[in-house]
Amino acid sequence: MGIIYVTGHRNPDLDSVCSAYGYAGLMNMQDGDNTYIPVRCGHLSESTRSILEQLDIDIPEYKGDIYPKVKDVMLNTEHLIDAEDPLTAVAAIYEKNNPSAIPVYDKDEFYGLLTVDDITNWTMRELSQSSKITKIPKVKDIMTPQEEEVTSEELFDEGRSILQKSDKRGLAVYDDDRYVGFVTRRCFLKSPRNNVILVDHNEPGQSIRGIETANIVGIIDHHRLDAIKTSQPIFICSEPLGSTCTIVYQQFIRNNRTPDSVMAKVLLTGILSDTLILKSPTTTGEDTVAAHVLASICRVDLEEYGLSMFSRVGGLKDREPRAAISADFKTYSENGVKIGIGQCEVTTLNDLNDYSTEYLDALNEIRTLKGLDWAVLMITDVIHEHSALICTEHRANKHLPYSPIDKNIYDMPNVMSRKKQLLPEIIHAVGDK
Ligand SMILES: [Mn+2]
Repeated sequence: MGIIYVTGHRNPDLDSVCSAYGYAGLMNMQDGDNTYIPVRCGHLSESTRSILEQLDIDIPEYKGDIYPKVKDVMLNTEHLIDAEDPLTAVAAIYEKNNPSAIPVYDKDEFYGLLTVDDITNWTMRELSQSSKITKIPKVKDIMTPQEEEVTSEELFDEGRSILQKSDKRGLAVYDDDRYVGFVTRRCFLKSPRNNVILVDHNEPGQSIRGIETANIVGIIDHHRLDAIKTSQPIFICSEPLGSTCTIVYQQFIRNNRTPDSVMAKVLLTGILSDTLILKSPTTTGEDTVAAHVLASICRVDLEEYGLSMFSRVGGLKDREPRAAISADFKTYSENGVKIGIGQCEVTTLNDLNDYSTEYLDALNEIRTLKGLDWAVLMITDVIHEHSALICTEHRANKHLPYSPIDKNIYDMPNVMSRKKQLLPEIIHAVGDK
């Protein structure tokens, strides 16, 4: 049985987390041979967490990277040898296979690793003193103490180098001071690859750290395609819909499954979040149909539920500006200009004046920190379908087709989508000389 992680992108928004949860749930029903684990590779914003908490699900756990670890290759055998056993007890184990190390227990506690070198060294020492071995020692009497150990979370490469540097054939593996297994040189012959399905993204730069060492076994997405080359044919479902959760819903239908009420609410949450309650121009007929079907399964009023979700997001003036901008910030490179575009949703733009300076300062800090040429923040009022744009100083500002409200702040009536409406204008503006 294999483990397949299902992860969204590094800024885990609702579509990303909900589609990972939903697709893993579907695949666990479809494929009994593998276990699909939904994870998130970034930290949740407060509002995203509070919306997920009312869904009655186990929120996908944080997984910072997908690099192979010592735990992926460590060995585990049952309790075979006791420290008090005579060395002859080891013979039976050697008849079966030729382990270079065997874990030894003292009653139920792990005692240490007996290595083939311990046995050889003892035998040689005995033979050098007399030509016959007369006395059989206890296992513990010939074991040499082990100074090095590794932890199960240690990176594969790091574990290999610790073992290479030690003069031992095997090392005990610990997890929080608890013995969990052991590794021998054989474990490190080939680096394993973790299996992963990418949802709501496909670009390696937006993915979980270490993605280049993993096997990508599937992609479910609604963004432009810029994926890593794979060595095997994989399942890809990429459609220009408003939300990845809509694609996941369609996968349920395609596999003759109906999401239950909890799952329906999870998928609905992702759809309403990404499509700004079906008002964003990225919304397609398929998103609308999916959202209505899901709302009827989980018995919620679509509009009411959507508004209750966005009301949890709260006003921008109560939030820490840098965190609020970083929660959904995407970088692009166009015409040699490095651009960052953040988006925040609000339920009113009336208080824009109260926080715009603070947010512009934070935007400038993020621009410097990320080495960008130009950073902008789109603040979208999801109720009135209206946005404002705060921009750091750049020559492209004067090419934007929006009317200025204040210095470096622009009014964008009816603009809701970063991808579909703002991004083309931004690309156009940096292209204009
Ligand atoms: Mn999405």
